[in-house]
Amino acid sequence: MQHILVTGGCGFMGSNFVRWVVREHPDVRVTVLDVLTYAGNPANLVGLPADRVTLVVGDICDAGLLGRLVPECDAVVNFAAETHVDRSIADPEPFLRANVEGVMRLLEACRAHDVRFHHVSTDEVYGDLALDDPSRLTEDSPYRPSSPYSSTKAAGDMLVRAWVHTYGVRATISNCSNNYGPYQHVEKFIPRQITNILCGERPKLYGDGRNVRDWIHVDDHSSAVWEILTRGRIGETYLIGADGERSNIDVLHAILEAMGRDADDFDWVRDRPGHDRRYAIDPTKLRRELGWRPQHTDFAAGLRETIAWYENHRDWWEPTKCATEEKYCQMVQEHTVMPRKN
Ligand code: NAD
Ligand code: TDX
Repeated sequence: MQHILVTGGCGFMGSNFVRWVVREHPDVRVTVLDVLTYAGNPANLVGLPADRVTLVVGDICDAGLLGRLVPECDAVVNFAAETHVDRSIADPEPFLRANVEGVMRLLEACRAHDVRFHHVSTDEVYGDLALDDPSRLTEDSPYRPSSPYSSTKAAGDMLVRAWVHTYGVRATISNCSNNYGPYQHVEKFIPRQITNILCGERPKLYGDGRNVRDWIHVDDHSSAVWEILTRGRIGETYLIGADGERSNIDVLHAILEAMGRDADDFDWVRDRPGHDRRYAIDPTKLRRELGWRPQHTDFAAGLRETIAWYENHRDWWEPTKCATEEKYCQMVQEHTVMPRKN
């Protein structure tokens, strides 16, 4: 791998991946293709060497553009997507375009030029597990997506499988659990609560707060994607997770404690419609086959570093904070504050 095309490289995970590659693999050049939706920010790439990272502003649905960019690189790593579940509930249409049509266009370009493709997907395609279910998701779990977001991601995954099977495209898929770390948009759970506190607003917890997410540091996601890209078996799916199951209320309490607030200094708000109860990843295949291990296994330490990053980068998130909170007010699950439970 000397030159890779990273789509969605101005978003949270894509930009962290570009930074990780630049740091860990000095011989690799990166072209970022990003259409710069509300979630894409060129500032996420600031400070990276111009001779190794080039930003092209454009759409993964633009076949002509892909026809020029794809043959110039050794591999495409697709992070580009519409990614926020709440937005998908309020307005599903953009999700169809980016997460389904976009994947098809990328597959067609990789097929035409015989270029290696890695598709970044989510654990949400497998639907949720019950809180008392002892099992975790594996590569063999059935697809059971439940939100407009996860159903479009599932459709994208199916296209990748079909293009491998039918046309012999050299592709792999990874399905990861919830990432946290720097450069995550303030609409997502952890940054929303941290920045609410920094703005003097109370954090907002959906439903009963017992929903469980399986947290992984974004640098561990980057290292896993690199292993799959360079050593994974073509046609295979790998689940990425770091044994990080935590309830939302536990994560919120950890944030409040780390930021010196009382444990009950937050609002319970109306639940997300169709809110998935629990995700949990069994990463055995990735560990056994590729020997991958997460490095950031201390969640409290990772959370403190993430809080410090948001404290020290107000200029990065403040310009989008008000619009994000206004968007929450307009969305389906508008955040009515519920009677206190704590
Ligand atoms: P993000 O919303 O922060 O970034 C998405 C990026 O894609 C943005 O820069 C946006 O401008 C770009 N984009 C959107 N549509 C595009 C298009 N048509 N053409 C070109 N660029 C486009 O997302 P993220 O959290 O970094 O997620 C990246 C990928 O990882 C997504 O595929 C998501 O489904 C997957 N994923 C995310 C998580 C998580 O916890 N955030 C977990 C598992 C999987
Ligand atoms: O204000 C909030 N309060 C709250 O209780 C927000 C924004 C979220 N939540 C809850 C909902 C979820 O149970 O926190 C949990 C995490 O919410 P999100 O950050 O919206 O993430 P999630 O819905 O789990 O989806 C994320 O992980 C999988 C990413 O956004 C997806 O892109 C990824 O595929």
